[in-house]
Amino acid sequence: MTTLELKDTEIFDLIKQEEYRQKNKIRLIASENYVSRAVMEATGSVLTNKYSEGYPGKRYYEGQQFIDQVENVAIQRAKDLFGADHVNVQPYSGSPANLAVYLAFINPGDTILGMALPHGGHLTHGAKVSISGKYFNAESYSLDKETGLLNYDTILNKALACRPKILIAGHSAYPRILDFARFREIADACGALLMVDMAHFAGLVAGGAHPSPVPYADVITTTTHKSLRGPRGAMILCKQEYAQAIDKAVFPGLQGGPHNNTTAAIAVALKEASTDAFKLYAAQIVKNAKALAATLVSKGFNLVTGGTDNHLMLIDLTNKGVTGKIAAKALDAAGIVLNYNAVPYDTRKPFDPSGIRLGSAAVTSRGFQEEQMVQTGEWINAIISDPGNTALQAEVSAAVEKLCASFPAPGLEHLV
Ligand code: DSN
Repeated sequence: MTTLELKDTEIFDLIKQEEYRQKNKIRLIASENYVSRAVMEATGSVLTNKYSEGYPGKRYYEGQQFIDQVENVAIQRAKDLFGADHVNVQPYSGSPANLAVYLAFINPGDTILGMALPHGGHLTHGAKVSISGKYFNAESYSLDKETGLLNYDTILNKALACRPKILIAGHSAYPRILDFARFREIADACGALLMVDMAHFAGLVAGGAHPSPVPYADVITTTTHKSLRGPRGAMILCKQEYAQAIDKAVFPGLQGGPHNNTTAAIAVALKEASTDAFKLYAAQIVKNAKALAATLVSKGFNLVTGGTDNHLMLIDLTNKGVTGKIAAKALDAAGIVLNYNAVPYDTRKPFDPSGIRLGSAAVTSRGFQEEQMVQTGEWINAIISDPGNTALQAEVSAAVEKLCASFPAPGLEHLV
C-alpha cells in the first residue's frame, strides 16, 4: 500500500479513478497532455516544502543552495530551447503570466488589443469578465466572417484606430499558424509592445513544428502544461531590455514564493522537449490533427477555417443539428473527451455554444498515429450523428478502451 492509500483512502481512491479515466479515454482537450513519470516525480518532490521569494542569488529566505541551482537550470534550458534572451520561470500559470506582462508595462485604463474570446482568444487577453477587461481598456480583433481566418489588414486598421500599448497575438482556439512578422509590423505601426501568448503551441515551437515568435515578440508568455508537456506552470520569455520589468512584475509585483517543485518539473520537461524524440512528437501532433480534421471534413463536419495547421480544430456543429454541449456529453459517455466551445460569430451562449474544440497533443503522447486518428474521427461521427443512442455510446466506449490498452499513456505505464 502507498502512504497516501493508508493515510487518506478517500483522496487516494479519487486519484486512482482519475488515473483509470486518463488511461482508458481518448483525451482530445486541446490544452491537455500526459506528462512523463519524471515530470511527475519532480512535481511531487520535497521542493514543495521550500520558500524562496526572490530570484537565484537574491532571495529573502536562507537555505537556497539547491533551489537556486534548480531555478537556474530551468531558466538556462528555456533560454537554450527557445533562443530567448531572458526567461522567468516563476509564474504560477498562464493567467498570472499574462497579468504580470500588463503589470510590467501598462497602467489601469491603458489600451490592450487582443483576439476576441469568442473568436479564439483567451480570457486574459481582455475579455470583459476578466481582470484584463475590467482594469484595462480592452479592444479586440475578430476572425474574418467568410474564411474564419485572421485578417491582418483588419487588425492593422483596428490597431491604428485604438493605438494599444500592448498588441496581443496568441489564442486558445485558432487552428492556423500565426504570422508573427505581420503582428510585429502592426505593433510597430501603432507603437505597441508585441506580446505573444504561445501557451497552446509552445510544444510545437519547441519541436520545430510551428514558427517561433521569439525573433518578433517583445514578450512571450506560455503555460508549460499544454503541448509543451510539462507540469502546470508558466514562463515569460522576453528581450533583455525588458528582463528587469518582467522580473519585478512577477515578484514582488504579483506573486510571493515560486513553486519550486513546479520549477524543477519545468526543467525536466524542457530537457525532454530538447530531444530529437520531441521533434518527432511535435511533427506527429500536426500530422495527427490533420488526419482527424480530414476525416471529419469527409463526414460533412464544418471545421472553422476548413482544417488545421497546428494541434487543434474547432468545429461548428450547426449543420449537424446538435449543440456543442450535447455533442461533448455524448462523446464523453463514449470515452472521447473534449470540450464544447464557442465558434466565431456564435449565436448561442458560451455555456451552451454551437461548437466543439479538439486537440491532438495528448493522444500523440500515447503514440496515436494517423490510423488511430481516422478511427477516432469515425467514432466521433457515429456518436454525433445519433447523440441520444446510449447503446452506441457504450459500444464505442468499450472499443475506445480496447484501443487505449495498446497505447500506454506516458506517466501511467505502471497501471495494469
Ligand atoms: N483553459 C485553457 C484552454 O483550455 O485552452 C487556456 O488557458
